Amino acid sequence: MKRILDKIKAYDTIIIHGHKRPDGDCLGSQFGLKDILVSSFPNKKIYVVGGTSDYVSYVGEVDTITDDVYKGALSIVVDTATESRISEPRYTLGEYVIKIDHHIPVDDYGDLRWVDTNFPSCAQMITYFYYKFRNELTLTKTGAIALYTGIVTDTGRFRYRGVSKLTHQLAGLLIEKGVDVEFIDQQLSKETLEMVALKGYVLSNYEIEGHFIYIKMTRDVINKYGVTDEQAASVVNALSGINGFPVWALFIEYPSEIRIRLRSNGPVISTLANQYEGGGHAKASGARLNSWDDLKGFAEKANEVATAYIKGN
Ligand SMILES: [Mn+2]
Repeated sequence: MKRILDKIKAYDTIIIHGHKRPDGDCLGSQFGLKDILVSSFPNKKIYVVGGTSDYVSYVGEVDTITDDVYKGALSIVVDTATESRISEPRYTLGEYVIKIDHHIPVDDYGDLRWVDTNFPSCAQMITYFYYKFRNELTLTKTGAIALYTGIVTDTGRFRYRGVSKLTHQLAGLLIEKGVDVEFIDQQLSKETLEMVALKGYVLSNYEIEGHFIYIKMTRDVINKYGVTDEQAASVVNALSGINGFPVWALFIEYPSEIRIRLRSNGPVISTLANQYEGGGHAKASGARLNSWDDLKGFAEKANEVATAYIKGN
């Protein structure tokens, strides 16, 4: 962490990257870090690049920059384990690359890496970074809102394993900076009629392979319910916690691939995700299929993992 701070001090231009189809933790980490750097080093040029998300659009607006901005710049990539998933391929145009992440490492990209899977969110890492160097760094309410958003979204609002005393202490620090807990909860709890209808669809059209339960989110369904891809993918949680189904997933169809959101409340599923060009966390991973033809094989393997877990307990 000290080496990261030294690198930050050494560069005049810093460009903060995340992953494709960014979530609350990704954008929360990006904009939280941006706020720390902007307020601590007002003479530096700090940019956030990559995708956006309507869900957490209140955390900040991404910048559009030209190639020359990368000249002699420091690239920081947050919340991204896989090099090909980095939101902006130009990150390598920077002079030096730092990776800050809490996922199980897939690619060892970057010149300097801070990876710690004990953190339940990347935003908690950024908050911890601020806390550690609070004598030389500044964090405003804007950054605190972004970081708090990252912490609550990646922990399912403080419900998942990995949430610790430190998580709450750092969340408390952010509240001290002015975070309105109720405002953030309202932002994240906004529900549309389309989403309610889509959840109804998921709950009546799931499929089962032994102890594995899943939903196929085809383009037809997404179009019929009039939701964004991000919204469609988020309903994976509708299949969580069903007795007898410790592993569940949502398969979402894209033009050239099927992306999988794989979840578990027992067995480790990241190893299965690794076999399908994915990874992430022990109990929450992403992966991909080339086409629907590969679904059966994947479902059978997921069932093996789920069944082995049930038998072992
Ligand atoms: Mn994350």
